[in-house]
Amino acid sequence: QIKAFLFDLDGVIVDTAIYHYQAWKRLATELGFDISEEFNEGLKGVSRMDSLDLILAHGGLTLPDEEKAKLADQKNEWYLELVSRMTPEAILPGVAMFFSQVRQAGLKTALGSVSKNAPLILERIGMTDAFDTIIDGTKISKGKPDPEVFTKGADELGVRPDECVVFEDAVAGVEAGKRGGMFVVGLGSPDVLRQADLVAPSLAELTVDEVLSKSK
Ligand code: B16
Ligand code: MG
Repeated sequence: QIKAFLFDLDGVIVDTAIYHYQAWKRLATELGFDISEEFNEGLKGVSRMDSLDLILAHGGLTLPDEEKAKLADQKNEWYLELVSRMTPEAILPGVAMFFSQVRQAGLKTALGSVSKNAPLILERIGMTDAFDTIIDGTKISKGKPDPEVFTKGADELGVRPDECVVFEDAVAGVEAGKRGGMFVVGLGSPDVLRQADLVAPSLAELTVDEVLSKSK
């Protein structure tokens, strides 16, 4: 029986993925190359340093660790400029409705984000209290596709992996949920999120009842 829903943040609750992309693209441009939207798909759900490594490899660059730390800080500064302007209006369509159904169904909720900025974003959009527990980038040692962010969420809620449904928009996040032994709802395109157990364009096209009946 399903007892908890675990939600990714970027691309599920809010579209901060676009801000990450803009900030990384700006960094790549300064380094003398470009990153495409398609390349960006592979960065979704991936930690800050792992993303930087992928980008540098893409541009054919090898840099010392101190230099990489500076670049990651620079990207985060640009990213935070964009995040600081966020308001509750940034919450994606269907999220509020879905969460009221979640509460009505008596399900527990966790946030499972590898972003170190997740608490700040939740604060900006007024959704801190929507989660029984918040697992963010400061609480984990391995980013997605490692399942740690979700297994930790399940542990904190006191539920087993097979009692959880994960909601994810990223390839790495879907893989993390599957490796954690959970039912995974992919939000986006079925061509991209091939490993997901169920795919919908966004939370706006789903009801809690539908998810519960399909994850049985
Ligand atoms: P930060 P999620 C992930 O968040 C993003 O999808 C990914 O693009 C980002 O690099 C990562 O967080 C780290 O974020 O630099 O803010 O610590 O999808 O797991 O909510
Ligand atoms: Mg995401």
